Amino acid sequence: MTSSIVILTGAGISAESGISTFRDPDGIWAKVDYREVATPEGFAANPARVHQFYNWRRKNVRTVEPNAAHVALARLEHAFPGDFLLVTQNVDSLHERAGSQRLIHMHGQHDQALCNACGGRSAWEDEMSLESRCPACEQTGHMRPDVVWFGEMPYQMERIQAALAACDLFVSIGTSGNVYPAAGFVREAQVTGARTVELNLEPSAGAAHFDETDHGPATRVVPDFVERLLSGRGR
Ligand code: BJW
Repeated sequence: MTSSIVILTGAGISAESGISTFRDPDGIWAKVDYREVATPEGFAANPARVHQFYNWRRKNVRTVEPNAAHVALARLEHAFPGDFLLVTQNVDSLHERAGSQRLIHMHGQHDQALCNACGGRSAWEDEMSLESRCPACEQTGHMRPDVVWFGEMPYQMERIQAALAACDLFVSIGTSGNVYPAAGFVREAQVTGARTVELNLEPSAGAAHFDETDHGPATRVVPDFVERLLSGRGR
């Protein structure tokens, strides 16, 4: 019987809601150089360009809705009697809008800003620019999107690693398995004997490490998996 679940999600779970993935042929990194917009060095070189990129994405996510996969994970969280943690690499808020609560945004959130001067975080819905003022320290010129760029430490790693060490089921959904440390979670969960499951459109870079895989669109494979698990047919 399963008593503790950790679920990792990536861009693929939000694809059918209309948010682009990163590494698919029509993904974001096919159109934009990640070094320019998703590294601290890119931000230092051209902050206006980075603000423009995230302003566009922040605006775009406001027009989309959670899909059946987000809803199924929220249902699982509320129906499952044991420990549950959802770790998302996504910076959109579709999981919480679907009803998820036990959730970590390991790569940050579009709707938050981080002040490089005081380290304060604040809710942020509007456009961000070099003129934006920090609500905490009231300085201008230091605001950045509260997202984790390449070379930066993802958030809440200690809490995530403790949950991985204690779980007996690890499920990876809609992620290509190209970005560490998230790509290594499957092996961390396996060390303590967890059953590992991949649900993705196609085999990911790490597919061989999983005990089970189901490949197809998230809006089909995730609700199917949740249904099997809650009915006892998926242990
Ligand atoms: C569907 C579907 C459907 C489609 N249904 N599925 C050289 C330079 C710089 C850094 C490094 C370097 N070498 C190594 C590094 C480290 C780096 C790294 O791993 N790089 C790799 C490229 C090798 N990692 C880091 O820098 C991380 N920090 C770090 O390691 O700190 C040190 C540390 C060490 C030990 C412990 C702890 C810390 C930070 C990584 C930050 C990633 N940031 C981004 C941007 C966030 C903000 C933003 O959104 O702009 O995060 S990059 C981007 O990739 C974003 C994503 O969260 C992340 C993962 O992408 P994801 O979700 O997997 O998307 P895709 O597009 O790759 O895959 C989508 C999948 O869905 C595909 O498989 C599709 O098939 C599938 N799919 N439609 C189901 N309908």
